[in-house]
Amino acid sequence: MKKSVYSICGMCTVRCPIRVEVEDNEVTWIEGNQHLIGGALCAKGSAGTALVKDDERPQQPLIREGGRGAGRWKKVSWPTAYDYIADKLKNIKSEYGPESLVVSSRGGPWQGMYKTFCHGFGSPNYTNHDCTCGRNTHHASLSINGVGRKGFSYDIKNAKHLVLFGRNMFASLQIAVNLQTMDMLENGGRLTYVDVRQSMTGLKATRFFQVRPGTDYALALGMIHEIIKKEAFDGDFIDKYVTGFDELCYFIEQYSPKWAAKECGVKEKAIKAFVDEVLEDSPKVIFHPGWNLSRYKDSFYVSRALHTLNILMGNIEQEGGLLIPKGPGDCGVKGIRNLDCPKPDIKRGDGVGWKYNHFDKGPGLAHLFFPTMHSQDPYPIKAWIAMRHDPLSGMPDPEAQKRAFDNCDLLVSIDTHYSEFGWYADVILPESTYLERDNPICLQKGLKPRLAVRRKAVDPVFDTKPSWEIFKQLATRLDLDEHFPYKTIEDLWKWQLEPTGLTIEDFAEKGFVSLTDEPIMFDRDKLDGQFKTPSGKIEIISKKLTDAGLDSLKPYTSPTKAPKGQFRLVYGRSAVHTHGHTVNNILLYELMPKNSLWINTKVAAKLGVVSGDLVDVIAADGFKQRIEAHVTEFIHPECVYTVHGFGKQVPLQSRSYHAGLSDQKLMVGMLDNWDKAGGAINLCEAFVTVRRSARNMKRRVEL
Ligand SMILES: Nc1nc2c(c(=O)[nH]1)N[C@H]1C(S)=C(S)[C@@H](COP(=O)(O)OP(=O)(O)OC[C@H]3O[C@@H](n4cnc5c(=O)[nH]c(N)nc54)[C@H](O)[C@@H]3O)O[C@H]1N2
Ligand SMILES: Nc1nc2c(c(=O)[nH]1)N[C@H]1C(S)=C(S)[C@@H](COP(=O)(O)OP(=O)(O)OC[C@H]3O[C@@H](n4cnc5c(=O)[nH]c(N)nc54)[C@H](O)[C@@H]3O)O[C@H]1N2
Ligand code: SF4
Ligand SMILES: [Mo]
Repeated sequence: MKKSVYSICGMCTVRCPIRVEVEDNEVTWIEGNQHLIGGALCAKGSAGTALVKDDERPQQPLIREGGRGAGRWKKVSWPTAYDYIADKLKNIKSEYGPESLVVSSRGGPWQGMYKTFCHGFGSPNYTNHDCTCGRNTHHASLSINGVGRKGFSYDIKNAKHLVLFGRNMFASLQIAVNLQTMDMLENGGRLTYVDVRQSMTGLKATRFFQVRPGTDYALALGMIHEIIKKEAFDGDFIDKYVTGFDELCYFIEQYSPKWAAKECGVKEKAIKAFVDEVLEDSPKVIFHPGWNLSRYKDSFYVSRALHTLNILMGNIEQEGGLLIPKGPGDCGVKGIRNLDCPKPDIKRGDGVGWKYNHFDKGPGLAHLFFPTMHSQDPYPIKAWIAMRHDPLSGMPDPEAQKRAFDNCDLLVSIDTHYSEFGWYADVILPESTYLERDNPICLQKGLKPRLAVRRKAVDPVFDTKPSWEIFKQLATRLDLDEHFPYKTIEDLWKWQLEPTGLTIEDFAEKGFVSLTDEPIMFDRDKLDGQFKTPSGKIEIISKKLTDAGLDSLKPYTSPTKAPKGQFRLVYGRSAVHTHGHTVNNILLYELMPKNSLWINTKVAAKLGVVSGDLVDVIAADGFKQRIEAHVTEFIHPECVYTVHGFGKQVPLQSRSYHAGLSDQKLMVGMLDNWDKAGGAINLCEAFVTVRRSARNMKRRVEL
């Protein structure tokens, strides 16, 4: 029997809307939802079919039998696994208190469920992956605009100029945004791209700055200087909505384009020509404030500078600028209900909210639990449940993490795959893949906010369960049923939709329900109340930062120089993989089975390395990995580059097992190298030694 199901892609956390064709319980075709993204989809989205069929994923719950990481598992039934976890959690609670539990996830629209479980159990320690992703950007936006990273969307389609600092969007995809950018380029819009190497996005750019690694802050300061000098800013917008502009003008005097050009290794003329273009294109100029900016010691200030550039453009709630996402209230309708439970009034174990007051205490900072696991200060951490999160691949220095995790009595992985963390854990609960399960309804804010739902396309191939059922079953065993008011997903949808007057059938036609017919824009003259800072204005000087002893306008310092013979390790994404969990997908593995190490041509010549040679890449503690070199002039000589997500260690995943190099294993000591102002880990502050491997065949000399 054939059917067509509207749903939400789950191959990465962008969650594009999709339509799935099914024949006899087999997925035969996946495409983008025609109503929203015109059928477009990326390679990963299309490879969802291979995910369902992958028999190298956990097929039933597993409880560890041997030592942690030894790979000896007992296959158990779901009730046995639930009972095992519930008993352990009850014991941990009575011995150490409920706060000794940490629940981590990848955030997103369904996190209310995991958070509710954590809070209901009695722990304030819900956390997410973001300390290695967008936390600096989030905190930068909060400190300046009073709203977080998701507080703006970008009207790229109508922009005249999009400026991207290392936001490699044509490899690090978001389909709707990619479509908008292609429309912008077709309409004659300009794209300026800044990176330490050439990339998929750089290839499409109209202007490319190849900068020295870690000098983005200098370039952004030089741009601000020139824009202010040329009075190319929106004075009315600044007068009305911004405080601290005079301090900015005073601070920026020292950072001329000439200075910036020297620091970044670009041409002064190019910075000035860029600002001339901005002058022509403003206010329809968007400076993307960055996404995965958990990179350098000053990435937080890079993001603040990029927000400042937007403020100078006066582009907020402006066509072709930054738009404020609208919700149900703005459409005059009621929103859905979500699972929720107030956070227990106990200090967080990561110090956020009491030791560190300037951070968003919602999800806190996951990496700050590791020192607590060792010190037990303010209390012991004894259990960690990772839901759709793989700390051992997403956070640096897995060996240091394992030493900390060994202080825990219970490690649980709820995952569709064997993650590196799962392989080290005590229990693996296999979630059904996104094509085999339903999810709760979610709100997608925007100019035309909508409600959307992920629907099951096929029955699970193996003995796996959806997370709504996993959390419900655990909650029942821990007497938390009052927070989980449903038995079936239909009950949950009904409960969610009750205030709205909608039913789940309303989603059948298009996979979503729009909350408005026309896009909603606020009056740009009446934006008061939109900036949730203490003063209600955009604050260039943040009191929260000042109170924490931190600068709002931080004087620039050059990046640390690599020790002799070493290189800064820089990473990024490929368009055909999602972090570490698609390498074993048979279709995507075929497209890119392993990563390589990009090395600048001149550097490679000195090392005696040519493309295709094996090189040894050695971490600060001497840990060595071997990988193929990709020699190119399109990378800055001070760094080497690799694609994240490879070098996996789970033997049951035969394709990804030891394929390529793991960047996180080279980031030794980086768990403690984090940004006290932005909160995120400085992933690009690690240096590695590179040398030609002795394993290469001797090169023959042609005579
Ligand atoms: N295909 C695919 N798409 C994805 C994802 C995925 O895994 N796969 N993941 C999603 C997620 S979670 C995220 S956070 C986003 C991340 O998306 P982005 O924020 O765009 O991050 P990266 O892809 O890591 O690319 C960062 C770029 O920064 C460059 N870079 C390194 N150092 C510097 C520097 O000093 N200055 C500048 N200007 N550039 C530098 C790197 O060379 C790289 O090209 O992508 C999302 N989209
Ligand atoms: N060295 C280095 N570190 C990095 C990065 C880097 O590029 N280099 N990137 C950083 C960024 S931007 C991010 S966002 C993080 C990513 O951090 P990770 O937590 O590693 O993210 P993913 O690999 O996307 O997914 C985590 C786990 O979710 C599982 N999963 C996928 N789909 C599902 C599902 O439907 N249900 C369940 N239950 N599980 C599922 C996957 O199998 C995987 O094990 O890593 C960060 N850390
Ligand atoms: S970007 Fe690709 S993998 Fe990610 S949700 Fe969209 S279609 Fe799926
Ligand atoms: Mo991310």
